[in-house]
Amino acid sequence: MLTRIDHIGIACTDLDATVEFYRATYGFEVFHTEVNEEQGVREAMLKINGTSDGGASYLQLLQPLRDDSPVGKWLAKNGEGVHHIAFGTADVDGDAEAIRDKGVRVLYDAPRTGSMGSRITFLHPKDCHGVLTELVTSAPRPAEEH
Ligand code: V0V
Ligand code: CO
Repeated sequence: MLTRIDHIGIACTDLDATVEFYRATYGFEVFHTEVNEEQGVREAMLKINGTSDGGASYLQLLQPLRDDSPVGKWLAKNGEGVHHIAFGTADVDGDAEAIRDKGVRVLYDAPRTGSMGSRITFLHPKDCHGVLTELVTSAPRPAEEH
């Protein structure tokens, strides 16, 4: 069951400048940064609020590592902006299977590694009314980090 918004993924061309915008404008601090080679991104997670199911809600700022990555291609076409939404679930495997059975294309056969050790998969935007949609199961982890 999808129980929360895990994050909103925002594509940017300059991660440091975008992080600074969110800090200076709203007071959001960086909770975690990471490079995900497989996904072709350098990312910063800004924690918005905690939730009761082991996950939380974040903004995920994404700068592409390569022009031919998903975020790189999207930026070249659209410029900076909202790239995807991610729903949190305790069971990404089961929820992805159930959604695939409804005829929506799930992009991966098995979930892959996402931010902070989470397990993630994506639904094709053309099957989701134009919205690239991610499903996330958070890794069990300590509540605070930097
Ligand atoms: C592409 N399209 C999108 C889109 N990306 N529509 C809405 N939102 C997006 N983000 C549209 C695009 O405009 C085209 O429409 C069509 O889909 C095909 O796009 P394309 O440019 O030809 O690109 P493809 O087909 O090579 O790749 C599109 C997909 C790709 C969605 C398959 O971006 C992908 O695999 N995404 C999943 C992985 C990902 O996004 N990773 C980065 C975040 P027209 O022109 O044909 O109408 S990593 C992350 O979130 C992590 C690590 C985490 O959360 O932990
Ligand atoms: Co994401």
